[in-house]
Amino acid sequence: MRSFAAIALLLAIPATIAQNPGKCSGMHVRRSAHDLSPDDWRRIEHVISQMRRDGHFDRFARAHQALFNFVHGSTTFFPFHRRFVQEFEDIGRKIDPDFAIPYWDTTLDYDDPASSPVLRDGTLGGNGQGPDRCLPNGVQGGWELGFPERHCLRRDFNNGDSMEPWVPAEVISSYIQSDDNLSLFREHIEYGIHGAVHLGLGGDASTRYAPNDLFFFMHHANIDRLWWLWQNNQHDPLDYNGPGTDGEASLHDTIPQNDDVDFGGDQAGAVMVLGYGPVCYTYDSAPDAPSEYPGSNSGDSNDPNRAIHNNTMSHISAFSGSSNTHGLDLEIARIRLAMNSDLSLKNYFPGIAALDSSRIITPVMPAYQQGSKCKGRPAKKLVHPAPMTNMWINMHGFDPERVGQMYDEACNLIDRLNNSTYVSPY
Ligand SMILES: [Cu+2]
Repeated sequence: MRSFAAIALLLAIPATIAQNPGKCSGMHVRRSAHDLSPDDWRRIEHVISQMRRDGHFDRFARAHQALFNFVHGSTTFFPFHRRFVQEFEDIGRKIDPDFAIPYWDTTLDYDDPASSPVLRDGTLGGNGQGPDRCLPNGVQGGWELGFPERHCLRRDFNNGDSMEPWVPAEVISSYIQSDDNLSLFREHIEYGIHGAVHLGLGGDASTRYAPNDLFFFMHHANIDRLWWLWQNNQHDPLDYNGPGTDGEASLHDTIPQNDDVDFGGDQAGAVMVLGYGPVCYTYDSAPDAPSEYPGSNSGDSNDPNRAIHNNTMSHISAFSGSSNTHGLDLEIARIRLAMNSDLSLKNYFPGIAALDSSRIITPVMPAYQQGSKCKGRPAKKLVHPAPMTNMWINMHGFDPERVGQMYDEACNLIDRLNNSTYVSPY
């Protein structure tokens, strides 16, 4: 019966419905920047040094600046940056076939970003120095770049030698589970974690030509991972709504591109599902590519087949913004427990609220510790993220009220969690 209905439907669909992007023949895995060895970083340094000599950093910085107003403040933000990072990665792979952009899970460093292992001498380097705030160390230490004019790569942390806090994993987990359309999720991510990290690093990182700093690609790989987690939590991973490049967003929108960074005319619909079309990668801490393109048999977004059915990783791995899979079970168990005393948390974490209790792994406390005041690492309160600056809001043309609303929401959730029994495992 089912296959008969599918055939009837296929005949009825007009030829204007675009074909699904084809399945990738080869895939690679993007790893967490926190897990890379000194040797991994040396290989990255080798690739990017060659890319700089070939002028690619100048091209990507120039393209990002030229396209800036089209690819921020609209839903285009997601497909553009997904395609942009992938293009950079593909060029790197011509130099080293194993090259993959690591993602920087910035929630792991959110309360004291400057102490991140990703910002050390052998990694991305630390703060800039001297009157020009030139970056002295790391894989781009001492670099000169050509766009917008000849200058040293600059870093200028937004709180002297430290940085204002970013966004905790729990807030991201809530967006992943509760935002029921992509437009809202984009606002939460773009006005929150995305901006906070750019602003924290400062220097080139907080300009329109931020791709000069390698951090850009690692940060956007992480933003892309969060979008993929969100897609895996939705009944329709192809959901694409809100403002687009020109009017209402559509999967037929051409992803903004130019002569500097040319995507061959790819449309947003080409990059929606990892493992299909040009996006031949997955993440080590996120669900794998689905074995079939979602809803291949149907153009109907209410079709339950549109959801990503993933067998290779349990669905709960997509509930958290954190890549720390050991913390994940604790995050889930503790939020579920906190829901007993604060019912409103169910709205923030509907995925966890709906979980069958057999899926919740409660860590067993040794008998001697029960009732003891000694609980191991003292519980830390979650801290509020730094707000977006006026400079940043104006540069993007964001609606300041909307940004403020998102900010207050994030702080409210943090206060709720801090006032509940919840203790962050991260
Ligand atoms: Cu951007």
